[in-house]
Amino acid sequence: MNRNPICEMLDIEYPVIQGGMAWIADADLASAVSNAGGLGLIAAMNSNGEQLREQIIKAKKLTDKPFGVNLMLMSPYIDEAVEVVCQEKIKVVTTGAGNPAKYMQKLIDNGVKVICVVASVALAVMVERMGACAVVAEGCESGGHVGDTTTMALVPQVVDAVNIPVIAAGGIADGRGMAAAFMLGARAVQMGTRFLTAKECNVHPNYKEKVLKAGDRDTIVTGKSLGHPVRALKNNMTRQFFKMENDKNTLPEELEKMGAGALRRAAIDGDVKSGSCMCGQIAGLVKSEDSCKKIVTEIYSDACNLLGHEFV
Ligand code: TUI
Repeated sequence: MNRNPICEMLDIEYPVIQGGMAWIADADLASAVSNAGGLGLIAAMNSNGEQLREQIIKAKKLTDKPFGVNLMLMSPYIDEAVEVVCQEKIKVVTTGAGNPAKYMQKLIDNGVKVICVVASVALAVMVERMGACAVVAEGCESGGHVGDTTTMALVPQVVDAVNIPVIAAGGIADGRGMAAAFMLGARAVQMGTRFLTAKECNVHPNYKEKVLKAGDRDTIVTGKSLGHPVRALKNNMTRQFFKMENDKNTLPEELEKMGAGALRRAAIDGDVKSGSCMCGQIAGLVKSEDSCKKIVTEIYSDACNLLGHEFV
C-alpha cells in the first residue's frame, strides 16, 4: 500500500509533480506526466478562460488519471482561470508568484485541492491557515519567478513550520536530488526544467536545445528591481536587461517593456536570443530528451534505491 501522503491525497502513483511552466505546460505535457503516474499540470498563465478550458478538455481526452492546473497569480486572466477551474471540476491546483488569499475560499468551496507554491516560511504558514492541503517550497535554484532562499535552506524550515505535507522544488532533476529533498523532510518533488526537455514537451526545439546544452553557470536572475526576479538562461536579452537594470538612468517602464512577451518569444517563436529562456540552475544536469514515463519512473526508482522503498 502506498503511504506517501501526497500520492494518497492526489491519487497518483509517484510523488512527482510537474511545474506549471507558463507558455510551456499544455495538455500534452500535463497528460503525459499524469499518464506516467505523476501529477501533470496545465499552466493557466498564458491563457484566457476559454483557451484554458480547451486545454482542460483536451487533457481529459488524453488521460483518465488526475491532473491539475497551475494558477499564476500575476496573470491578467487569473479571475477567469479560477472560474474555469471550478466549472471544469479540476481536482487540484497549484498557485504561484503571489499570495493566493483572494481565491482560496472559492476554490476550496468548489472542492478544489489547493497546493501553494511558496518561497518563504511566512507564506507557507499563512496558506496552511487558509486551507492549503500542501505547499511547494520552491528554492531560488528554480527557473522563472524566484524567491531568494535556496532549496536546501528553505525546505527544512518550511517542513518545521507547517503540519501539511511539503513538496520540494528548485534544483531537482534526478534521483539524488529527490532523495536529498526527502531527507530534508519533503514528501514529494516538483520539477520544471527536467520536464521542459521531455519528449512530450511542446516548447520550441531551439529552447529545448539551449537547455540541454546549458552548463551549471548559464542562468542569471534579472528583474529584481521590478519586484519580480526571474531566472533564465543567459543570452543577449538577459545580458542587456542586466546592464540596463544596473544603470541608474534606466526607467522601470523600459525594463517592463523589454520583459513583456519575452517568454512567449522563446517558448513559442523559438527566438532564444531576444526571448527569455526561463529555466533552473539544474539545467547543467539535464542532458537528454526523455519521455515523461522514463523521467518519472527513473527518478523514483533511483531515489528508492538511495533511500529505501519504505521511506519514499
Ligand atoms: O511562479 C513561479 N514561477 C514562474 S511564474 C512565471 S511567468 C512570468 N512571466 C513573465 C515574468 C515573470 C513571470 C515564470 N515562473 N514559481 C512559483 C513561485 N512563487 N516562486 C516564488 C513564488 C513566490 C514569491 C513571492 C510566491 C509568493 C511570494 O510572495 C507573496 C506575498 O505576497 O507574500
